[in-house]
Amino acid sequence: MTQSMQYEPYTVFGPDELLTEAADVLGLAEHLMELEVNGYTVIPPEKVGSSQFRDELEAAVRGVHTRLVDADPERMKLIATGGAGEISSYALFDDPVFERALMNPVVQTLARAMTGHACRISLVGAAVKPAGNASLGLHCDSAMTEPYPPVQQFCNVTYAITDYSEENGSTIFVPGSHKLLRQPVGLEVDGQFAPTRSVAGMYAASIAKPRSVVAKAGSIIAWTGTTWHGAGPRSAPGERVSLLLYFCRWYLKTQANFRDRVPAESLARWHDRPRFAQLLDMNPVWGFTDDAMDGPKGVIGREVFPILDVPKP
Ligand SMILES: O=C(O)CCC(=O)C(=O)O
Ligand SMILES: [Fe+2]
Repeated sequence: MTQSMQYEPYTVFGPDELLTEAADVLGLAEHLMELEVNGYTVIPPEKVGSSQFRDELEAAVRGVHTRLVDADPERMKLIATGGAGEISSYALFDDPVFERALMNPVVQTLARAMTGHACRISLVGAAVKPAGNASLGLHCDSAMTEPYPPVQQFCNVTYAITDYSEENGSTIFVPGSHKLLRQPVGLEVDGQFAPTRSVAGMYAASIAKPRSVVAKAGSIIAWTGTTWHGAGPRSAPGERVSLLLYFCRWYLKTQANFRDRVPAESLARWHDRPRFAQLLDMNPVWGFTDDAMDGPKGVIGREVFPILDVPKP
């Protein structure tokens, strides 16, 4: 343990030096501000990575999707009835380009600003949403008992690999809804907020209208775990392609069990970048070790690693 080592603090009060530096270098300061104000933001392709990287991502997501559809077409159709498209939730190890997408300093800055430097990857979803796909009602992604704490516990960083627009079945957001710290209920799920308002008349919260997000192919759309969002059906021909990265704070249980599935080659590729293993929760802080007071394990699990030592893809 060196003097310069830093640990994820329990007290969260805003961007620290590491986040501020990364945001300045990557042009993300305004986007971190939008996350605070609106609960979501769109990072344009030129800030995300090269067009070659976008092409590789699309090929990889389509590759995973085709393989799964060929293996079990009915299962993928069933998944699509959920409204978010035909998703594979174990894509991370299917192609090394997904690892680069996860370690992209732009993704890391956004995720760490919302869910802390030691946040874990909970789910990696490779999604293809065909025309006519079911719509997805408003909800927020936080998976814990309400009332939600005002400090974010979950966040979503999604690569919009193809163009997002209303006709293309894009994600729909309710600006400012992240401050309500609860799931939408009743008619709110359909974006009807007037009945909520009438409950308390002039004293009720005025909830903003849901908005379809517009994003160019290669963008990132990021939102907090308490931001109300859904998705419209795709009316245009073709498919919406995306890669969703869902993060949670270091002490929460992830949706996917990456730790027991990570291939040795993946860990070897990122051997010099220990943040990768931390993202996969390779050293869980509450580690079920025989020695419940295994100090080093807890400490490694909460170490703050650099952001800008990984190049933009
Ligand atoms: O498909 C979408 O646009 C949104 C999916 C969603 O709700 C999510 O990724 O959390
Ligand atoms: Fe969601």
